[in-house]
Amino acid sequence: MADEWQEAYEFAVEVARKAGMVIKQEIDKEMKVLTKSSTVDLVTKTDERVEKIIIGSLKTKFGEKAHKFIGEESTEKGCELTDAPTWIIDPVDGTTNFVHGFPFVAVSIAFAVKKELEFGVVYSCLEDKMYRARNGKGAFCNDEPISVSDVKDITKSIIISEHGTDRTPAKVEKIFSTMQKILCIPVHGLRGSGTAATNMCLVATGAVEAFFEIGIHCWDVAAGAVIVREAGGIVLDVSGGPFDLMSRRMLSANHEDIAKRIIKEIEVFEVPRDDGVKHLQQPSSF
Ligand code: LIP
Repeated sequence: MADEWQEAYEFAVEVARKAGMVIKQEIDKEMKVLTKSSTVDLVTKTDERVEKIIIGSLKTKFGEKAHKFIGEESTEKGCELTDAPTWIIDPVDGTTNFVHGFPFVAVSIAFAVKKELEFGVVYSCLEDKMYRARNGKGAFCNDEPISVSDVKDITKSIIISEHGTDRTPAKVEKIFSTMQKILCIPVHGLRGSGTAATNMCLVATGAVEAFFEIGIHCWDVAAGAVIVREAGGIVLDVSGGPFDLMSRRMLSANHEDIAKRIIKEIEVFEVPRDDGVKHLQQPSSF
């Protein structure tokens, strides 16, 4: 049977690379910075321009109506993931980094069919690292196979957590209290690149053992979820339940031992879902 999504997978890599070239051209130029959900949730004309290039290329290739699109900069309010073939796009993941010239900015493109993630592409464009993965076909960085770390002892791990763009004191307190508890397990270190997609690729390459965050969006993590899983890792809800792409909560890890130990320390707080549906607690898989 013809593999109907292989062409889309290969095309997504081409489009991600083209989008990354635009980011690289623009990062050193003067730019107008606007804000979204808070004074520190930044957006630039490049975010919007790159998303238009990506979606325009995909519509030209696959038709205006055949596929659906969920893009960070074209999603006003809640977004719904349907059974239709759907592209889930973050044109500039790490916008704050982009504005400041901090060298971690990624293009993240994922593709879902019947609500199942089929493939993901993350182009860390300033590093020129093209991460990609397709269900059942492995994960790669610049066409070299990648796999998660084999460390199971959390005291020998590096963990990534991000503080996000919400500055509500009660949430910030939970975020840093969680970080403090994890740091003092102890772990070897806490890190964060400032882009969820890149953080997940760092889990997939074994550079770190886990990355978790509450407050990310579906477009930040959809592609990285496929890449982590195909690299041999796991992607869960921060409570240990099944990963829910629209929940804005995610824990990716190399192994369940690491995931279980982190889950014990996470102080969970509520955030509105991407699809606007009330968060239903799922049973933990541990
Ligand atoms: C970013 C995420 C990151 C989060 C930042 C921001 P953006 O996405 O990738 O994990 O901590 O607050 O949301 O907004 O740069 O596309």
